[in-house]
Amino acid sequence: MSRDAATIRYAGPSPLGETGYRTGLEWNTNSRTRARAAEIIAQYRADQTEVVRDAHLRSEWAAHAVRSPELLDRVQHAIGASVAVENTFLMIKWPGRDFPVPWHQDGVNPRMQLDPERSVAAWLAVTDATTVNGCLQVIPGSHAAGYLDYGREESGARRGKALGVQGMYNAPHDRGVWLPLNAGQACLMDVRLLHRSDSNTTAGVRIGLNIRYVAPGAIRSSDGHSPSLYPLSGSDW
Ligand SMILES: O=C(O)CCC(=O)C(=O)O
Repeated sequence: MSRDAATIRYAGPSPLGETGYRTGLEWNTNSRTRARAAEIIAQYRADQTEVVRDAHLRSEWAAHAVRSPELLDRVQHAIGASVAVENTFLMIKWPGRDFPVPWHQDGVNPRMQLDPERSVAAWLAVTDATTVNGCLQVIPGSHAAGYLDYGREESGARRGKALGVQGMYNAPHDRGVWLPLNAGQACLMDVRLLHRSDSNTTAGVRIGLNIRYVAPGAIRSSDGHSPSLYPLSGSDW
């Protein structure tokens, strides 16, 4: 799949500065987050659920997480005072399962494109995330080239086929930077920033909450797709 004629490339600077990301933010305390992780593991262990969509609509803890003060403050600083959640999902990497996420950009898919000046992605560590259990790897400054061509990965994975940037295989990149985080920490990414994660090779579980935040007017949708937004602040919704 490639960008069609109507697709905007959006090459240029980032509201998150030269690197296109910020890391080490706090969304909750370490001890509370560890307790939450234990509950999530107990809830999904039997089915080995890997992706839980719309986590903020399903569980109270995630509805709180998307509005955690430090995170929301940083998001507002980047995209303005009016902020809504466009999408969340919980990603659980169980021990021993093949679950790599290929190089991709969060702000573009077949149904919509996000304006990078009016949107930002967040990744919240619910367990510790390390280089061996599947923390994110990002390519600093990669947002500046704008949206790249993408396609569905070739995979029979139960979780479905992820969208990956064409020609970028799921392997560490020589310009890649790992973003290990402790449970309760988070990072923010430009929605064009190239990032990926490996499978979890440890005996423990790795859990992350993915969030896309938008400001009014951020979404260009195709095929009549109209995402339902979850406003957090401001009155323009
Ligand atoms: O949780 C992960 O390992 C990566 C998730 C991610 O980047 C995504 O699916 O957009």
